[in-house]
Amino acid sequence: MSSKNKVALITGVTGQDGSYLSELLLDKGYEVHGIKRRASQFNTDRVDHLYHDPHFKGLPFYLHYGDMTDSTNLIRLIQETQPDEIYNLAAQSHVQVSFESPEYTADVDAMGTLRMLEAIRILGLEKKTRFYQASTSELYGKVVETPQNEDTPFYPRSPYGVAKLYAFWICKNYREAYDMFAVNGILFNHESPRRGETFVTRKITRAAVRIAAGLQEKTFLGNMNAKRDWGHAKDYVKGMWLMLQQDDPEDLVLATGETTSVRDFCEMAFGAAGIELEWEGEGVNERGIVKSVDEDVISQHFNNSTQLRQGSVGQATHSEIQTPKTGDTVIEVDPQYFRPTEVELLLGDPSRAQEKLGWKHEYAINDLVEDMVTSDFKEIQANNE
Ligand code: NDP
Ligand code: GDR
Repeated sequence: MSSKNKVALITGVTGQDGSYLSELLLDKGYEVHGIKRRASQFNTDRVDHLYHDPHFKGLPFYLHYGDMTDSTNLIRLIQETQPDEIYNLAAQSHVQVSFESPEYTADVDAMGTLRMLEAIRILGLEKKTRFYQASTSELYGKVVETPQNEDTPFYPRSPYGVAKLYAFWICKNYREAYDMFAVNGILFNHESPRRGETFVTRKITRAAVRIAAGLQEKTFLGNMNAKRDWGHAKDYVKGMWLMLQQDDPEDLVLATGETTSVRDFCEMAFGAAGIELEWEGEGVNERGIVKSVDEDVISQHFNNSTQLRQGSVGQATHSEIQTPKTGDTVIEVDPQYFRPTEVELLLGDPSRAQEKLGWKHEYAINDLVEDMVTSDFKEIQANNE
């Protein structure tokens, strides 16, 4: 069947990946259905353009209310939409939050996956509907070996990781038990301008930009030594789609094959925002200090920099917060962001995906940082207009 006639159902459509995947599938001619949660305020910012932008008018993009904790709702939506492909992206996806809400995380991330798979079976769609499970490098957890590949043993280190481990195995079990086309994409961290603001990369790029603009004095971070294999979400959603187009279902790793510490990511992001950093102290006393400020870089990011950087901007005024100067402390460590058990090092080996899918990341980490910083500058500007 050509992509043109296919129907996809995406859980987690309002999230970072759901929004990029929707764009990709619409571009390929799919009819796309997404499940959104009821919230007290609009939570569809990332996909609103698919509805409202006149260029997209008429796109076959539909949103349905639903929740991963509600089996009857999931069964009904799958029955109504009769999808050829399901992308199960919905999750309580924040690792630190999973320590605060472990039971809810298990309900959504583990049981939610079971509910989706069982719904397919109850409806007799095992042979029609292909299933993609958003699996994660958090399964590797404690470092056993690097780079991590499809054969590396799992050792999750958070309630989130453990819930996703259940989801991984139930997906594999349903594949083997019921001959379903169900695959786990074991994806390493992927970021973008649409990344949620409490994940570390976006927290850093937003802070760098706001500090450069004089809107914020400093930011507080946790483990500066953690290392992640960071790619761009746009590349990763292509890999998800490719995994469902294969002749045989196979669990595959998507990663860049490069790892970067939180500290180095800070240097890159602040650098892209015109602030050169140096470091003082260690552990909880570590601080990121301004070594120099490149006003030209900051100005280049703003069309109307003078206007923006004078007087009132958002809720802050220049009399309250100054633009950074050499010697200012802009990053401090706050132990509240330390995790009870941490994943220190992730570095993926994507060679099997490269061989089987022909997939390779296009964005290097520098491109990713540049994209995020540029977008955060634009966001400040837009909010100021
Ligand atoms: P986001 O946190 O940006 O998006 C999560 C989505 O799940 C949102 O649409 C959210 O809805 C939805 N959701 C949360 N709880 C429920 C629920 N109870 N019922 C229905 N929907 C719910 O995550 P990402 O886009 O970054 O990640 C997508 C998936 O991939 C997740 O499963 C994540 O765990 C996994 N993953 C992500 C990686 C990454 O680096 N980004 C790496 C590996 C795996 P709402 O908008 O209302 O909050
Ligand atoms: P992660 O992403 O836990 O890898 O999960 P996150 O960006 O939250 O943390 C990455 C690393 O940075 C350290 N860190 C901080 N993290 C946050 N959030 N805030 C801080 O202030 C901070 N300071 C340091 C963390 O300790 C950690 O080591 C993401 C999610 O998208 C998951 O859903 C996904 O499965 C994995 O990536 C792969």
